[in-house]
Amino acid sequence: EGVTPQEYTCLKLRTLEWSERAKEVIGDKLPADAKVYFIPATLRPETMYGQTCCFVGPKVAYSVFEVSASKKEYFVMSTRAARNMAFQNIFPEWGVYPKVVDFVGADLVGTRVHAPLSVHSEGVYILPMETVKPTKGTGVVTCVPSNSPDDYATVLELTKKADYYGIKKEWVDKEIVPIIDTPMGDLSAKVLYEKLKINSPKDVKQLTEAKEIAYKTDFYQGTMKFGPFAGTPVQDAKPLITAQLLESGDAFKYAE
Ligand code: A2H
Repeated sequence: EGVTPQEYTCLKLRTLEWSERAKEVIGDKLPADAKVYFIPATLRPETMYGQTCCFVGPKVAYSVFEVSASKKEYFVMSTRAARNMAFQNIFPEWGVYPKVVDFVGADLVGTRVHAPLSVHSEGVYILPMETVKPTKGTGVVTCVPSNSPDDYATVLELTKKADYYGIKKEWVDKEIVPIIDTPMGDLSAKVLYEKLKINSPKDVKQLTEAKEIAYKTDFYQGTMKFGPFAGTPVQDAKPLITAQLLESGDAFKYAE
Protein backbone atom coordinates (compact mmCIF):
# COMPACT_ATOMS: atom_id res chain seq x y z
CA GLU A 1 0.00 0.00 0.00
CA GLY A 2 1.64 3.19 -1.18
CA VAL A 3 1.30 6.79 -0.08
CA THR A 4 -0.73 7.86 -3.09
CA PRO A 5 -4.21 6.36 -3.27
CA GLN A 6 -5.07 3.90 -6.02
CA GLU A 7 -8.31 4.70 -7.80
CA TYR A 8 -10.17 1.67 -9.09
CA THR A 9 -13.22 1.26 -11.25
CA CYS A 10 -15.53 -1.25 -9.58
CA LEU A 11 -17.78 -3.20 -11.91
CA LYS A 12 -21.16 -4.67 -10.94
CA LEU A 13 -21.53 -8.31 -12.07
CA ARG A 14 -25.10 -9.38 -11.34
CA THR A 15 -25.58 -12.92 -10.07
CA LEU A 16 -27.71 -15.02 -12.45
CA GLU A 17 -27.42 -18.45 -10.80
CA TRP A 18 -25.66 -19.35 -7.54
CA SER A 19 -23.43 -22.40 -7.15
CA GLU A 20 -25.04 -25.26 -5.18
CA ARG A 21 -22.76 -24.60 -2.22
CA ALA A 22 -23.55 -20.85 -2.21
CA LYS A 23 -27.30 -21.66 -2.21
CA GLU A 24 -26.81 -23.80 0.93
CA VAL A 25 -24.85 -21.08 2.70
CA ILE A 26 -27.35 -18.35 1.76
CA GLY A 27 -30.38 -20.38 2.89
CA ASP A 28 -33.13 -17.83 3.59
CA LYS A 29 -30.79 -14.96 4.48
CA LEU A 30 -31.48 -13.06 1.23
CA PRO A 31 -34.83 -12.04 -0.31
CA ALA A 32 -35.73 -14.21 -3.31
CA ASP A 33 -35.73 -11.15 -5.61
CA ALA A 34 -32.45 -9.70 -4.27
CA LYS A 35 -30.07 -8.17 -6.82
CA VAL A 36 -26.65 -9.45 -5.78
CA TYR A 37 -23.52 -8.19 -7.53
CA PHE A 38 -19.93 -9.44 -7.46
CA ILE A 39 -17.70 -6.34 -7.32
CA PRO A 40 -14.30 -6.67 -9.06
CA ALA A 41 -11.93 -3.68 -8.84
CA THR A 42 -10.04 -2.94 -12.06
CA LEU A 43 -7.47 -0.50 -13.45
CA ARG A 44 -8.34 -1.44 -17.03
CA PRO A 45 -12.04 -0.66 -17.63
CA GLU A 46 -11.39 -0.31 -21.38
CA THR A 47 -10.77 -4.07 -21.57
CA MET A 48 -14.13 -5.14 -20.06
CA TYR A 49 -15.44 -6.31 -23.46
CA GLY A 50 -13.01 -9.23 -23.08
CA GLN A 51 -14.17 -10.59 -19.70
CA THR A 52 -14.37 -14.41 -19.83
CA CYS A 53 -14.87 -15.21 -16.11
CA CYS A 54 -14.43 -13.61 -12.67
CA PHE A 55 -11.97 -14.74 -9.99
CA VAL A 56 -12.15 -15.16 -6.23
CA GLY A 57 -9.41 -16.51 -3.95
CA PRO A 58 -10.68 -20.00 -2.95
CA LYS A 59 -9.46 -19.56 0.65
CA VAL A 60 -10.27 -15.85 0.92
CA ALA A 61 -13.23 -14.65 3.05
CA TYR A 62 -16.10 -12.87 1.27
CA SER A 63 -19.43 -11.59 2.46
CA VAL A 64 -22.69 -10.28 1.06
CA PHE A 65 -23.32 -6.66 2.13
CA GLU A 66 -26.62 -4.79 1.88
CA VAL A 67 -26.14 -1.56 -0.14
CA SER A 68 -29.82 -0.66 -0.59
CA ALA A 69 -32.64 -2.17 1.45
CA SER A 70 -35.34 -0.50 -0.70
CA LYS A 71 -33.79 -1.61 -4.02
CA LYS A 72 -32.74 -4.95 -2.48
CA GLU A 73 -29.18 -4.43 -3.75
CA TYR A 74 -26.28 -6.40 -2.32
CA PHE A 75 -22.52 -6.57 -3.02
CA VAL A 76 -20.19 -9.58 -2.72
CA MET A 77 -16.63 -8.58 -1.71
CA SER A 78 -14.16 -8.54 1.19
CA THR A 79 -15.04 -6.96 4.53
CA ARG A 80 -12.00 -4.73 4.16
CA ALA A 81 -13.38 -3.24 0.93
CA ALA A 82 -16.89 -2.86 2.41
CA ARG A 83 -15.46 -0.94 5.36
CA ASN A 84 -13.54 1.40 3.02
CA MET A 85 -16.61 1.89 0.81
CA ALA A 86 -18.72 2.79 3.84
CA PHE A 87 -16.52 5.91 4.13
CA GLN A 88 -16.81 6.76 0.41
CA ASN A 89 -20.57 7.24 0.18
CA ILE A 90 -21.08 3.86 -1.49
CA PHE A 91 -23.33 2.65 1.37
CA PRO A 92 -26.32 4.86 2.32
CA GLU A 93 -25.24 5.37 5.94
CA TRP A 94 -21.74 6.75 6.68
CA GLY A 95 -19.48 4.10 8.19
CA VAL A 96 -22.16 1.36 8.14
CA TYR A 97 -21.83 -1.78 5.96
CA PRO A 98 -24.48 -4.36 6.93
CA LYS A 99 -23.20 -7.92 6.51
CA VAL A 100 -25.76 -10.55 5.54
CA VAL A 101 -23.92 -13.78 4.61
CA ASP A 102 -20.33 -15.05 4.99
CA PHE A 103 -18.54 -17.24 2.44
CA VAL A 104 -15.14 -18.60 1.68
CA GLY A 105 -14.22 -18.10 -2.00
CA ALA A 106 -14.51 -21.82 -2.81
CA ASP A 107 -18.25 -21.68 -1.93
CA LEU A 108 -18.81 -19.19 -4.77
CA VAL A 109 -17.04 -21.11 -7.56
CA GLY A 110 -19.49 -22.09 -10.31
CA THR A 111 -21.82 -19.15 -9.74
CA ARG A 112 -22.87 -17.57 -13.06
CA VAL A 113 -22.88 -13.79 -13.33
CA HIS A 114 -23.59 -11.15 -15.97
CA ALA A 115 -20.42 -9.18 -16.80
CA PRO A 116 -21.29 -5.71 -18.19
CA LEU A 117 -19.86 -5.05 -21.72
CA SER A 118 -18.52 -8.59 -22.04
CA VAL A 119 -18.94 -10.29 -25.42
CA HIS A 120 -20.05 -13.28 -23.36
CA SER A 121 -23.47 -11.79 -22.68
CA GLU A 122 -24.89 -15.21 -21.71
CA GLY A 123 -22.90 -14.83 -18.50
CA VAL A 124 -19.52 -15.89 -17.13
CA TYR A 125 -18.52 -18.05 -14.15
CA ILE A 126 -16.90 -17.34 -10.80
CA LEU A 127 -13.63 -19.34 -10.78
CA PRO A 128 -10.72 -19.83 -8.35
CA MET A 129 -7.47 -17.84 -8.59
CA GLU A 130 -4.82 -18.83 -6.03
CA THR A 131 -2.92 -15.52 -6.36
CA VAL A 132 -5.79 -13.20 -5.36
CA LYS A 133 -4.59 -10.91 -2.57
CA PRO A 134 -7.19 -10.47 0.21
CA THR A 135 -5.70 -7.07 1.08
CA LYS A 136 -6.05 -5.43 -2.34
CA GLY A 137 -9.14 -3.97 -4.00
CA THR A 138 -12.28 -5.96 -3.25
CA GLY A 139 -10.65 -9.42 -3.43
CA VAL A 140 -12.72 -10.03 -6.57
CA VAL A 141 -10.84 -9.89 -9.91
CA THR A 142 -12.61 -9.90 -13.24
CA CYS A 143 -10.75 -11.99 -15.82
CA VAL A 144 -9.56 -10.52 -19.12
CA PRO A 145 -7.13 -13.09 -20.57
CA SER A 146 -6.52 -11.06 -23.76
CA ASN A 147 -4.82 -8.23 -21.85
CA SER A 148 -3.86 -9.42 -18.35
CA PRO A 149 -0.93 -11.88 -18.15
CA ASP A 150 -2.05 -12.97 -14.65
CA ASP A 151 -5.53 -13.74 -15.94
CA TYR A 152 -4.18 -15.54 -19.01
CA ALA A 153 -1.90 -17.69 -16.83
CA THR A 154 -4.77 -18.67 -14.52
CA VAL A 155 -7.13 -19.44 -17.41
CA LEU A 156 -4.52 -21.80 -18.93
CA GLU A 157 -3.90 -23.45 -15.56
CA LEU A 158 -7.63 -23.95 -14.90
CA THR A 159 -8.17 -25.29 -18.44
CA LYS A 160 -5.33 -27.82 -18.07
CA LYS A 161 -6.41 -28.97 -14.61
CA ALA A 162 -10.17 -28.42 -14.51
CA ASP A 163 -10.81 -31.66 -12.56
CA TYR A 164 -8.15 -30.86 -10.01
CA TYR A 165 -9.72 -27.45 -9.39
CA GLY A 166 -13.21 -28.96 -9.24
CA ILE A 167 -14.59 -26.90 -12.11
CA LYS A 168 -16.25 -27.74 -15.41
CA LYS A 169 -14.05 -27.16 -18.43
CA GLU A 170 -16.76 -25.18 -20.21
CA TRP A 171 -16.83 -22.65 -17.35
CA VAL A 172 -13.27 -21.53 -18.18
CA ASP A 173 -13.02 -22.42 -21.87
CA LYS A 174 -14.54 -19.25 -23.38
CA GLU A 175 -13.44 -17.53 -26.56
CA ILE A 176 -10.67 -14.95 -26.04
CA VAL A 177 -11.62 -12.02 -28.26
CA PRO A 178 -8.95 -9.42 -29.21
CA ILE A 179 -9.82 -6.03 -27.69
CA ILE A 180 -6.73 -3.86 -28.31
CA ASP A 181 -4.38 -3.73 -31.30
CA THR A 182 -0.70 -3.04 -30.56
CA PRO A 183 2.67 -3.36 -32.34
CA MET A 184 3.06 -6.74 -30.59
CA GLY A 185 -0.28 -8.04 -31.83
CA ASP A 186 -3.84 -7.98 -30.52
CA LEU A 187 -3.46 -10.39 -27.59
CA SER A 188 -0.67 -8.78 -25.58
CA ALA A 189 -1.10 -11.07 -22.55
CA LYS A 190 -0.79 -14.27 -24.61
CA VAL A 191 2.17 -12.94 -26.64
CA LEU A 192 4.09 -12.03 -23.45
CA TYR A 193 3.15 -15.27 -21.69
CA GLU A 194 4.78 -17.17 -24.54
CA LYS A 195 7.71 -14.79 -25.11
CA LEU A 196 8.74 -14.74 -21.44
CA LYS A 197 8.28 -18.54 -21.25
CA ILE A 198 5.78 -18.38 -18.43
CA ASN A 199 4.46 -21.80 -17.38
CA SER A 200 2.03 -21.15 -14.54
CA PRO A 201 0.49 -18.47 -12.31
CA LYS A 202 3.37 -19.20 -9.88
CA ASP A 203 5.99 -17.66 -12.20
CA VAL A 204 5.69 -14.40 -10.30
CA LYS A 205 8.92 -12.79 -11.53
CA GLN A 206 8.15 -13.18 -15.25
CA LEU A 207 4.49 -12.30 -14.68
CA THR A 208 5.48 -9.04 -13.01
CA GLU A 209 7.59 -8.16 -16.05
CA ALA A 210 4.84 -9.26 -18.46
CA LYS A 211 2.30 -7.10 -16.59
CA GLU A 212 4.46 -3.99 -16.88
CA ILE A 213 5.14 -4.48 -20.58
CA ALA A 214 1.50 -5.32 -21.38
CA TYR A 215 0.23 -2.29 -19.49
CA LYS A 216 2.59 0.17 -21.20
CA THR A 217 2.19 -1.34 -24.66
CA ASP A 218 -1.62 -1.39 -24.46
CA PHE A 219 -1.89 2.11 -22.99
CA TYR A 220 0.73 4.04 -25.00
CA GLN A 221 0.72 2.14 -28.29
CA GLY A 222 -2.68 0.46 -28.31
CA THR A 223 -5.77 1.21 -30.37
CA MET A 224 -9.21 -0.16 -29.55
CA LYS A 225 -10.10 -3.04 -31.87
CA PHE A 226 -13.47 -4.05 -30.37
CA GLY A 227 -16.59 -2.14 -29.38
CA PRO A 228 -17.99 1.33 -30.08
CA PHE A 229 -14.56 2.99 -29.81
CA ALA A 230 -12.79 0.70 -32.30
CA GLY A 231 -10.09 2.73 -34.07
CA THR A 232 -9.61 5.10 -31.12
CA PRO A 233 -6.27 5.13 -29.24
CA VAL A 234 -6.58 3.45 -25.83
CA GLN A 235 -5.42 6.65 -24.07
CA ASP A 236 -8.47 8.48 -25.47
CA ALA A 237 -10.94 5.59 -25.27
CA LYS A 238 -10.20 4.70 -21.64
CA PRO A 239 -11.89 7.77 -20.05
CA LEU A 240 -14.80 7.50 -22.50
CA ILE A 241 -15.48 3.84 -21.69
CA THR A 242 -15.11 4.55 -17.96
CA ALA A 243 -17.61 7.42 -18.20
CA GLN A 244 -20.05 5.17 -20.08
CA LEU A 245 -19.82 2.48 -17.38
CA LEU A 246 -20.37 5.03 -14.60
CA GLU A 247 -23.26 6.64 -16.48
CA SER A 248 -25.06 3.33 -17.09
CA GLY A 249 -24.73 2.45 -13.38
CA ASP A 250 -22.68 -0.67 -14.22
CA ALA A 251 -19.65 0.71 -12.33
CA PHE A 252 -18.54 3.13 -9.62
CA LYS A 253 -15.27 4.61 -8.43
CA TYR A 254 -13.49 3.29 -5.36
CA ALA A 255 -10.18 4.45 -3.87
CA GLU A 256 -7.84 2.92 -1.30
B1 A2H B 1 -6.78 -5.55 -13.54
P1 A2H B 1 -2.70 -2.86 -8.47
CL1 A2H B 1 -6.89 -6.46 -18.53
N1 A2H B 1 -5.44 -9.64 -6.06
O1 A2H B 1 -8.09 -5.59 -14.17
C1 A2H B 1 -4.79 -9.76 -7.23
N2 A2H B 1 -5.01 -8.97 -8.31
C2 A2H B 1 -5.94 -8.02 -8.18
C3 A2H B 1 -6.67 -7.82 -6.98
C4 A2H B 1 -6.39 -8.69 -5.89
N3 A2H B 1 -7.04 -8.59 -4.72
N4 A2H B 1 -7.54 -6.82 -7.16
C5 A2H B 1 -7.36 -6.37 -8.42
N5 A2H B 1 -6.41 -7.09 -9.05
C6 A2H B 1 -5.90 -6.96 -10.43
C7 A2H B 1 -8.04 -6.05 -15.54
C8 A2H B 1 -6.59 -5.97 -15.88
C9 A2H B 1 -5.83 -5.68 -14.75
C10 A2H B 1 -5.98 -6.10 -17.12
C11 A2H B 1 -4.61 -5.96 -17.23
C12 A2H B 1 -3.85 -5.70 -16.09
C13 A2H B 1 -4.46 -5.56 -14.83
C14 A2H B 1 -8.62 -7.43 -15.66
N6 A2H B 1 -8.13 -8.33 -14.68
O2 A2H B 1 -3.77 -5.30 -13.69
O3 A2H B 1 -1.73 -3.73 -7.75
C15 A2H B 1 -6.90 -6.29 -11.34
O4 A2H B 1 -6.65 -6.69 -12.66
C16 A2H B 1 -2.34 -5.25 -13.78
C17 A2H B 1 -1.75 -4.75 -12.49
O5 A2H B 1 -3.68 -2.19 -7.58
C18 A2H B 1 -6.54 -4.79 -11.31
O6 A2H B 1 -6.66 -4.36 -12.69
O7 A2H B 1 -1.97 -1.94 -9.38
C19 A2H B 1 -5.10 -4.78 -10.84
O8 A2H B 1 -4.77 -6.11 -10.39
C20 A2H B 1 -4.85 -3.81 -9.69
O9 A2H B 1 -3.48 -3.90 -9.39
